[in-house]
Amino acid sequence: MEFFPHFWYNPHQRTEAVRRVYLDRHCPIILLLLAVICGNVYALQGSTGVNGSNAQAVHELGITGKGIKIGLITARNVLTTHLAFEPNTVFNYDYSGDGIGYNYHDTPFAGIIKSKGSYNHPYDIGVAPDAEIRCCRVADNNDGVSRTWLQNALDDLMAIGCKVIVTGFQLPPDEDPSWSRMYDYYAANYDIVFANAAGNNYSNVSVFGDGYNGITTGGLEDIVADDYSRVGEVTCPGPTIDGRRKPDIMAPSTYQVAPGYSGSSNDYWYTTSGSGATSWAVPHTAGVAALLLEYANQTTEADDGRNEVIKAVIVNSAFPNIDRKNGDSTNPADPNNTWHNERGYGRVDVLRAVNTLSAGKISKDATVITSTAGWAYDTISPSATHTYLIAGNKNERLVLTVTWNCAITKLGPNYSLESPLFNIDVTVKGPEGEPIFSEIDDVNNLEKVDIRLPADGNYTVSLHNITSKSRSYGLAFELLTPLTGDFNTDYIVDGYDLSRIAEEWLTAGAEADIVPDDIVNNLDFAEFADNWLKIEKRYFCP
Ligand SMILES: [Ca+2]
Ligand SMILES: [Ca+2]
Ligand SMILES: [Ca+2]
Ligand SMILES: [Ca+2]
Repeated sequence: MEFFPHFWYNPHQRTEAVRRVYLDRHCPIILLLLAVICGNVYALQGSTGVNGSNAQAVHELGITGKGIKIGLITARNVLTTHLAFEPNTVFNYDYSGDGIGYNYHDTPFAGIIKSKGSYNHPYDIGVAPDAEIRCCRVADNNDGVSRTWLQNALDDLMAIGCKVIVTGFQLPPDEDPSWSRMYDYYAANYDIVFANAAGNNYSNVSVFGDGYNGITTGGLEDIVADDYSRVGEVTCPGPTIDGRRKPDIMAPSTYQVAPGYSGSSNDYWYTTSGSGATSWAVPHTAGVAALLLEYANQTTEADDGRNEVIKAVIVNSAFPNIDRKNGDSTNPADPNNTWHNERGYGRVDVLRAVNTLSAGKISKDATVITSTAGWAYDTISPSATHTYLIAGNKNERLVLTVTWNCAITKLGPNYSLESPLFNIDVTVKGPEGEPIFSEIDDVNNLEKVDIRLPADGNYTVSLHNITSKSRSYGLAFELLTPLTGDFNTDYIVDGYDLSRIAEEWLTAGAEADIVPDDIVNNLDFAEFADNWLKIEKRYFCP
């Protein structure tokens, strides 16, 4: 049996004095006072809030992961008796032969997904608190892991009905590709969402974050408490060592308070480090997938729970305005930066993803799509083209994602990628047939478009299968309304826009006729004043 070195995600434990005050579980009175003064002080609550993965807003819709089983692939197991876990909702298995075992890592790893809180941590609720967790230990006491153990665990998780798999360790970027191709195989053949971590401390995304068919997540830091807007210090940047666009998305990592393991207590709480390690981010993606799958299970639509559709809506709805590790902006309004090697497509936003999924399925061909969001799932024949006709308005942003699974061949514990790769090329044409987006990328199995529309009219999105293979794909789209009064489309209503009002005052107005009556006057100015200094957070860069 082959063994491979095992690398912890989170080797460096660091704390911060201010946070220690917040997290002092022996001072509930102080905590309450801080809660009144400061708002969020319970950091798992912060990481699932509006400037985190936005799961709380989805919990308020009654979606909490019920009926969804999440498989954990980990080096050890989860303290199932922790007070934050309801009885018989977290289950442990061992594939290493060394028995059920515990470490500091895997209980909080599960807890970020699954915590229901406790008497002294009532607000530290996980992303999908009513999901069920099946934790598979695949590393032995020497932290060696074999593909056979991993494969056995995956086979059992499939038999149990797990639809989401998340992994708590990484291997180096140049490790045997069969590791990640195994995940790609299960994703494609069993319709599974794989939440893979970008990994830590390498200069490229590590194994398993280089999987084609999973969703790769990097870690975010909250420089301002609970505002997860900067790429974490240790999180691996993209691309993959073979030049593909990973990570896909980012999720909160730092200073979360999650159920922990200390050796004896069933009431120990662990605070994640400030380094932005991806171990504390990727559980958000697993939880987000569980929330979306619970939603999909409740609808009459057959295909809204497909892994391609879930991936498309998650990537499409990511919040792109995330700063680099060094604090610089990633300028998300620039279509060249739709994907960025440090922040991927942006921070996961499960409310926006649920809204895209619940906006409904769209139809291809001649029907004009007049909704402002939606998704599709279809199978495209060899050399075929599918077109979607989307009605858009000038200065709206069209955000659209298409993804498919790569096909994998299995030979014992070895897995290999199809060659040549299946490929769809995406083009978008404007109302007059003018091209406004195109790509001939043939190595990535996900394409995202994020462009400002130049005019009112119907936009034609074409998906061209340039291969001789047939394949299913998932698509998600959203049209984002521009800010009223932002005449120069810099995503803020400010002095520049005011000067435009002045220039066009009492004329018919080229841009400033907000209330359209062919004169720029006090009616337009009143509308303008209502929007003064509003920003579009998703794209605004000061
Ligand atoms: Ca459904
Ligand atoms: Ca392509
Ligand atoms: Ca402006
Ligand atoms: Ca007017």
